[in-house]
Amino acid sequence: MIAALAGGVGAARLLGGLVRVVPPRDITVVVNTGDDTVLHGLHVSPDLDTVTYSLAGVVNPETGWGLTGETWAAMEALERYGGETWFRLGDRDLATHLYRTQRLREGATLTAVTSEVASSWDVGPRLLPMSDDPVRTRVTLAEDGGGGGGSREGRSEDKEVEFQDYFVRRRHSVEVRAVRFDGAESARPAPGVIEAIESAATVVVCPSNPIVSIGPILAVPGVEEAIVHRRADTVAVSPIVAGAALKGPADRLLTELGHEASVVGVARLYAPLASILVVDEADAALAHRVEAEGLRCVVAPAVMSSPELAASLAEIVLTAGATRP
Ligand code: FO1
Repeated sequence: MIAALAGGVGAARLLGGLVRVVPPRDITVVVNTGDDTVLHGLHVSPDLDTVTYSLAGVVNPETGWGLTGETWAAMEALERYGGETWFRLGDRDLATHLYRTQRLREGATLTAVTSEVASSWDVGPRLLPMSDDPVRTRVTLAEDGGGGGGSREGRSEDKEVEFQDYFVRRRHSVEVRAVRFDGAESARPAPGVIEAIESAATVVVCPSNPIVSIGPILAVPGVEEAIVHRRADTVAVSPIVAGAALKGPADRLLTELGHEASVVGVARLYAPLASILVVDEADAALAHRVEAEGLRCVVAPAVMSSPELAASLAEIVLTAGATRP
């Protein structure tokens, strides 16, 4: 059994590699739901859907999220009414949110709905939301946040917005002062999360944003403790290569929140929970600084530009996890 902690696009790539090197049924993926949002009355779980669509081989290859070959008639129709269209929901993707929302309203848990959606797409690994309880990532922007509100949003005061408002509406191009996970303190891990971590041969922390993708999972009470307990068998993959995020704002967020935007900064964050950090060859010169943080540093080609490279990175991760120094 392998347990993996996952955000969206970067995680999905590594998971695509993992299913090529171990039987998919032997993998449990614990997915971030801090990005979840309600739009048009629909419950949207972006990271769960990105992982589902990617493992099903139907993700849009250009964006890394949403469905391939998608059409946008509903968004175009919504534009006519002046409805909210900054968060693009494709026509077929909408069906996922309609179904999820209806099932949740009927009283089904997010765990149950996630399993129904994943099995209808023939996804092999078990996908678990980190929690069935609502945990929402909220981002404090410096000053007015820049996003369309002009001076009325108040230049002198920080402004807290929901994650997708920061990430998509403001294209994560605004300075961040703080991040918090609303609801985390009273959330419980979803059924199976702690058991998966406890029983896994290797726990993999996927190359997702340490602050806003892995951070919410660790904020659910009991999860970080369970991983710390498995530190010797936990392998993290750096989402930062040569000081830059492969996708998204991880490098800027690290800097803005006082961390080093490098594999060394990632090592510092993960040192309490992982014993190994896999970094790209571009960062080979920093391996000794990673090791100075108390982790074993494995240098490997970590930019997954093809399914084959993702599979060989997955193999390296699992081999590292199974090898005692
Ligand atoms: N990301 C965007 O940059 N723009 C969008 O309009 C957008 C829509 C969207 C719809 C469904 C979905 O599952 C994901 C979507 N994403 C979009 C991606 C998402 O905001 C982020 O990738 C994650 O929340 C960060 O991991």
